[in-house]
Amino acid sequence: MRYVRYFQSTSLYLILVCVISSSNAIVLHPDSGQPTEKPADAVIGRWDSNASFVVIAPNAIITTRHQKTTPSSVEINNTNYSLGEIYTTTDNSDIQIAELVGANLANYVPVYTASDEENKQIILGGYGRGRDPDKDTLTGFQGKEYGYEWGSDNNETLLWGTNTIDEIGELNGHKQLVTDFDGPDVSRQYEASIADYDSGSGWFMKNDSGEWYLAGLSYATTLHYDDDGNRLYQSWFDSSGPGPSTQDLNYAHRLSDHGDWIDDTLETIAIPEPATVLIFTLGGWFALRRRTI
Ligand SMILES: [Ca+2]
Ligand SMILES: [Ca+2]
Repeated sequence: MRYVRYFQSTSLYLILVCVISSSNAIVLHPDSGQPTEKPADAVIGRWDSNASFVVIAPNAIITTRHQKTTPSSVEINNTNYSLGEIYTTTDNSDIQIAELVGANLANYVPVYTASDEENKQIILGGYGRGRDPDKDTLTGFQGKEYGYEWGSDNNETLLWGTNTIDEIGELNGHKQLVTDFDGPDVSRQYEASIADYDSGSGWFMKNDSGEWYLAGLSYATTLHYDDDGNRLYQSWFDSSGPGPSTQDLNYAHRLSDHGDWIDDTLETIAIPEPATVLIFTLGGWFALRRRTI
């Protein structure tokens, strides 16, 4: 039944890049602090001024396409890298891989390829809008807290939070990892939601050996409007009612569905060093010689 609800509610979900603007990042319950167990900050970058991306190889990044910007360079830890060739899927998915010309980055995270994401803990990292530090928590019926206003300035801040994959869903024809924004709780200290300009930011999981993998790219979150139909830039976490009562849902493109395309694309991007090519060539020649002797 929940799948049906998602499908019918498509128009109520915000695709996370609508206009060029700026912001801080990821909506968290705590005023300060973020999880310490996470991938290196340098695996997330800023795509132009309206999206995020993840580094998946020493010279390659992955992000969404719907932000529709194609910058000449992108930013990782305040350093700019020139964009080379951009690769898209043949089935018109909302994902793209871009080569970083001449880059040899030490920090990158491979893509998760198994299909057992459901119920797994994730870490989210991105440069999208965060909570407005000058606004109080939103309160409704009998003062009950239910949400946060988004900030409107500063898109230079990377933030990390946590959540759990509740289910595998679908939105606008794209397979999705789905999380809800649960209320504050000691067991979920850094429960997080996503916001504008988090498009292309990463949802990471650890495998049994403790290695990080990229499972999803942030795509959409729940939209809110006031009674006059004006857009509210808010994240809601309380669904107990009465009064404002919705638990926002977050969606990320499920990358395990694109594993083969990602592998093929990274193979295309990876150009062997000239010395390596030479060794292979000579090795092949000697092998041939040995066989013919
Ligand atoms: Ca949750
Ligand atoms: Ca929940």
